Amino acid sequence: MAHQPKAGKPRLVTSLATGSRALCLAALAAVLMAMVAPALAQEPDKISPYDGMPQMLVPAGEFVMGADDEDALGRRWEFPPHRVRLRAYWIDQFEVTNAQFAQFLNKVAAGNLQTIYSYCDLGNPFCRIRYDPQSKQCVVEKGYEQHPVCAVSYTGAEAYARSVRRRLPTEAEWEKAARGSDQRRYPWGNRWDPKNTVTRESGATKPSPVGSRPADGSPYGAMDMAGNVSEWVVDAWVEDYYLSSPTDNPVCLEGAWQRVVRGGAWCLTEWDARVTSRRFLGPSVQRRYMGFRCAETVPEPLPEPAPVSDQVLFYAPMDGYVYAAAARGERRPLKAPSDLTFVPGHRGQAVLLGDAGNVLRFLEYDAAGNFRIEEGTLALWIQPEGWQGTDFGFRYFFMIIDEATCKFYLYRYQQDNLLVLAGNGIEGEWGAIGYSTREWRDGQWLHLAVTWKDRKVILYVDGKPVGETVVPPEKYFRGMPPDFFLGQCANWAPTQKQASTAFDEFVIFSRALSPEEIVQERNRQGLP
Ligand SMILES: [Ca+2]
Repeated sequence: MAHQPKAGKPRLVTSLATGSRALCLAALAAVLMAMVAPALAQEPDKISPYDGMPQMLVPAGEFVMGADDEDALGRRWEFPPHRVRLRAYWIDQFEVTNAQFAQFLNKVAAGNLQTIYSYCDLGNPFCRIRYDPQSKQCVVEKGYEQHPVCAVSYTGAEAYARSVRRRLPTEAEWEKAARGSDQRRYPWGNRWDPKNTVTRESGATKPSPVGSRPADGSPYGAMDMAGNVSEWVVDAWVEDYYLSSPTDNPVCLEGAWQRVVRGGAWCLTEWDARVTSRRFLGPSVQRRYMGFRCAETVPEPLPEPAPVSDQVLFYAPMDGYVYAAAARGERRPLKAPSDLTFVPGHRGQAVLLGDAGNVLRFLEYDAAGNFRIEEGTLALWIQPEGWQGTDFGFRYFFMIIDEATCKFYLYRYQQDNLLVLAGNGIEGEWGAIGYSTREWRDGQWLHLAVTWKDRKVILYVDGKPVGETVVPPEKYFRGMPPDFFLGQCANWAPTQKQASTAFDEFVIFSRALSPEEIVQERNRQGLP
């Protein structure tokens, strides 16, 4: 599900752990622990649809990064304190849990022990995820579902973040999320209190469930930033990076293979629990105290919805948010594959669907059940990339499918044919149009349209009719199916060849545009 960002909207930050309230709550916390923690945790700004993680908004703005001059525990590489400006982002409210990580392992590395062990050391007694050879599943030891995953490598943390369409925080993002903008030394303030968090000084002998210490809540509501498990961030470890780091959105990605580690842990001490404390480990190291949380950039505010005229029945611009508007302005998100990327297009951005062998990737739209049209024009701007050359196998570039009622494909078959198949059902005769794409150039934007009325289907390229077919009576489809898949590349035969397509917009009109109108539209959008 695409998320409507709240960029620019001011938000009340109600830290639970400020001033005298912090002392009361810290005392309470020791007694009440996990049972009340969820109730005390700050309301999240959004919930990730991919792993259910509550995410806290950290608004754009400045903060001071690095240890203050009076911090006796500060090490050379924590200095100098310096102003850093960050764009808005969401930080995970909690460390990623065993339950979440096990689910990831089962999805991404099912049965592949080599991958599983590269991500997480299941042999570590503090890792509560076990591999069951019978079911080939990773299972969490009972009672440890809400504990943070530990003994996880940077590689594993990074792979997890990618799988849930987030990323690891930068070191600067981590520190700002932990301390806010008032240069505090701990998430709750400036005074060390071992009761506030899960470290060796608090008597911990293992990690606690995430969010079990309400006092270890940052000004933005991120929990366990001081302790519980230490956390991977994305940056490479360059000891004197602060001496040359940029003011805006600093991130160090070169100069070392080791990665920065932030925050204290159940078996570490106050030194690590300070929000400025920084150290490093190799990316494959799986320590019993190493966990992580993810971050996500807040996108720029949504553009105004494109006007939807009476003649446009369905409109899906690909502008980085991937939403669709069906007849008269109803907007809803398109379900998107996890690895789609955006490329510069004439209308903000286009969605690039790259080829990945046999993987099917679609932008999916669940239309309302009564969304049907008996005739119309389906049109899209596409930018072919890598279509040329020998290639055996099917390769869909666009399709509408509803298994029950109809199939409507626009696809490339083998070398250089664009095919339109139209009709109901799977077996039997279809209406078909073939069109050679041999003359198409990579990077060129093309307007494809297919009109249909009664049983007649016509394919247009740049507004010119290039082929037509009549759907056999028994295959005649009665209207648009309720689900659209804007989609992608299925190679049914193995191939090394890469191919991709960028979609810029997808529209269903109630009538066909003329070639002149296509030219006008092309000019208006400044297309090459
Ligand atoms: Ca932590």
